[in-house]
Amino acid sequence: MKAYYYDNVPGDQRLPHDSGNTLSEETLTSLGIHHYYFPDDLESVDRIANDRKYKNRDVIEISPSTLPEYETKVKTFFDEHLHEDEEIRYIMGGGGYFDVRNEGDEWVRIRLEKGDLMIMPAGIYHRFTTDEQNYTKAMRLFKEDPKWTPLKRGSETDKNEFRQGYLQMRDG
Ligand code: KMT
Ligand code: NI
Repeated sequence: MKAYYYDNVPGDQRLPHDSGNTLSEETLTSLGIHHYYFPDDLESVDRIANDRKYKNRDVIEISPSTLPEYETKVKTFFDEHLHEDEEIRYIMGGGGYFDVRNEGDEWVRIRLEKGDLMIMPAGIYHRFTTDEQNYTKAMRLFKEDPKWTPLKRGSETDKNEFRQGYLQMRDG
């Protein structure tokens, strides 16, 4: 895992876009994001899932040969959105980037690779992309009744109760 400010330079979303300014894990925590590293250790993933009462999971392989309409899907994942539930992702192969908005509405890019597990809070604005290798294998964990329809950012999501709840948690 590596976190840094996105450089905002136009160009392929799958490039690193590394501004050179890194962020500490503490700063990520202040945004409500938790990161763990569990290489070859599904037991630890199970423990987190059990502790947080997650009942379901799936594994998605995001690559041109395994995901129909790959290019379209990758563009959709990169639309800024929020979910009304927290999002747990465990990277099982390849790599990818999650971009999240910080307090100043800047993009923070989080590089994840095999063994990285990330918990993102409900209501945080974010987006995802594969990297230049065009391959991410990820486990998606969700509660029994998942509310993770992506809600595209707009005036409606700004008023969303989960967005408001997130801001209260983040900004106290
Ligand atoms: C999301 O919320 O955009 C995703 O879950 C992306 C696919 S999982 C790496
Ligand atoms: Ni999402």
